[in-house]
Amino acid sequence: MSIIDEVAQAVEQIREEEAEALVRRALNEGVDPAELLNKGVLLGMKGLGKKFSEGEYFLAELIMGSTIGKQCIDLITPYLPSADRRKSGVVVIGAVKSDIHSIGKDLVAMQLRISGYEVHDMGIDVPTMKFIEKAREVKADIIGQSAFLVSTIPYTAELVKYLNDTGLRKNFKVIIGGTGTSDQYARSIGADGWAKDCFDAVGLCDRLVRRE
Ligand code: B12
Repeated sequence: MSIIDEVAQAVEQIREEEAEALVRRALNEGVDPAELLNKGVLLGMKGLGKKFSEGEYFLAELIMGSTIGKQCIDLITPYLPSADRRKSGVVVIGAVKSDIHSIGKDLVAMQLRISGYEVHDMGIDVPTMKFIEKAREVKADIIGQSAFLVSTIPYTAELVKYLNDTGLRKNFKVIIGGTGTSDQYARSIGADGWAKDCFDAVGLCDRLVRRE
């Protein structure tokens, strides 16, 4: 088993000290940080979510596991490559109202920043109007929303509706992401795009800003 697989397993099995030690060792050994993040930590977190949804883990374990995942992500972050680019565009991003899932959004914000975007991270539990106010204030190119719950995903549609109703739709591209959302759903609500992960999110923003 590769060290990346071991990281995934340690995160999924909530073995805190081991997960962090493995990540440190992998970084010292020169393992590709993006691969370590994607195929190690993030895969482990996916496994964690699966165990939770299947009833094998309870909420306490989900919280512990996601804390370990976040700590591992923090260890890897400084090693991720930073693109030396001119300012690519302005993005306002946040988790929709009543949604406190932040880890994925934080990763998207980070990848966008290292790819040259000016990112305004509004945090979690952001009411729809706050996204719009901020986007107008900073003259954003793109508004990005993260949503995870059946009960919170509809707020992404609310944003598009508000923008349409106020005549502001043409000013901003709207993108969404998070478990439970999909490309198909994004299209159905009239958003401009969806991305499965933080790396695709950068490609998506590049396409939207350059209108490729
Ligand atoms: C970690 C986690 C938590 C943590 C969050 C900690 C934190 N600070 O973020 C805690 C424990 C707090 C939590 C709480 C809850 N959770 Co939770 N959680 C998860 C879990 C296991 C992983 C999410 C995660 O961080 N993944 C790792 C990151 C890196 O990946 P990601 O989030 O998918 O992000 C990537 C992409 O989605 C994309 N992306 C993300 N955002 C955006 C935005 C844009 C604009 C773009 C383009 C792309 C993009 O790029 C990201 C990076 O690559 C998921 C399971 C899952 N499979 O998603 C459940 C899950 C989302 N949670 C779930 C539930 C039910 C809950 C709770 C209701 C549990 C409860 N009973 O209290 C609460 C809800 C609280 C609330 N009001 O929001 C369910 C949702 C079910 C549903 N469809 O409604 C899931 C799917 C678990 C499950 N299978 O049942 N959770």
